[in-house]
Amino acid sequence: MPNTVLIGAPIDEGQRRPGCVMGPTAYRVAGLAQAIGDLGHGVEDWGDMVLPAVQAVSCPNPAVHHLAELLAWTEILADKVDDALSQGGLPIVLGGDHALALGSVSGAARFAARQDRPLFLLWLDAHSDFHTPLTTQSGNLHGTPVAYIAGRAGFEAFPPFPKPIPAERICLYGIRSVDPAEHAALLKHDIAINDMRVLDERGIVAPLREFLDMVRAAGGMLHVSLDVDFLDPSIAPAVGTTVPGGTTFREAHLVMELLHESALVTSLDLVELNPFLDERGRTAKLMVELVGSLMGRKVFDRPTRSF
Ligand code: HAR
Ligand code: MN
Ligand code: MN
Ligand code: MN
Repeated sequence: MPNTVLIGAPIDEGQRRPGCVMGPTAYRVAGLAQAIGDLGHGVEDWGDMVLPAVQAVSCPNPAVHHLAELLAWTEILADKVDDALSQGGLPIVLGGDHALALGSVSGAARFAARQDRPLFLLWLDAHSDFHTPLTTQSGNLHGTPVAYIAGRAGFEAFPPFPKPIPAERICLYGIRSVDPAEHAALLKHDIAINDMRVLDERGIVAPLREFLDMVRAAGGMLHVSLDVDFLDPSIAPAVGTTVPGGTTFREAHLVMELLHESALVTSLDLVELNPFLDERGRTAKLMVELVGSLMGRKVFDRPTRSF
């Protein structure tokens, strides 16, 4: 079993509501390392990354803010995730807003390319995050990573994404907020969009199993990016972009348990936790519990056939 490597990414620059910068600390206070260790896994905490000095960069879209900072975060996080994977670890990136995925998935993609293995992406989120720096109206770059990862044009300021993930290997899950420009672009890509309409009708299990079967058949690596707003706001209030109608406590745990059973996850992001908006740490604690399910916590350790 690979050692889990915790990488703190206190990134607040991908959106405008301060607080995600406290995310890594909240996960530590909520006992993330202990929860993983109690399940029998080795855990290394590599501490929090520090943003280097940056130089101003201009963007044709005047709405975009903190571009220079996010370029720097992208570069250093890609290196860090690549390092963790290269050392045989399972990186868990503690956000920080979702802009961190520009870097974390870059690192995973670079590593996968060196190993000559296909990388798959599971995006657990209320949002599709399929804007480019040219199409975003909010100017918040946390709404762009999936487009970067899929190789869309508009990211010329960024390093070219190492090996863009083909649309068929990307699965959006839990989606219920898509802007018109994202919608138009998604129609031109063959990305699996499991929005809440699909999950309500088919249930939470079948579409995920189908995707995991594809990953397994391809001998792929799997990066999972878990946005707090994947969860319903009633159970996870500590996020700046709540959207009603999210996954329930039980659905979310089931997703994590299926991911554990698949044994396919090779890297993970925990993003958008804003501890300033939390209620007595309950969102941070829930996220830690979900990681526990992903890492193998269960009530009964029964063989799959008894289900
Ligand atoms: N689509 C909207 C925008 O670009 C909202 C994006 C919100 N994104 C996140 N991460 N919270 O999923 O501004
Ligand atoms: Mn580098
Ligand atoms: Mn997101
Ligand atoms: Mn979101």
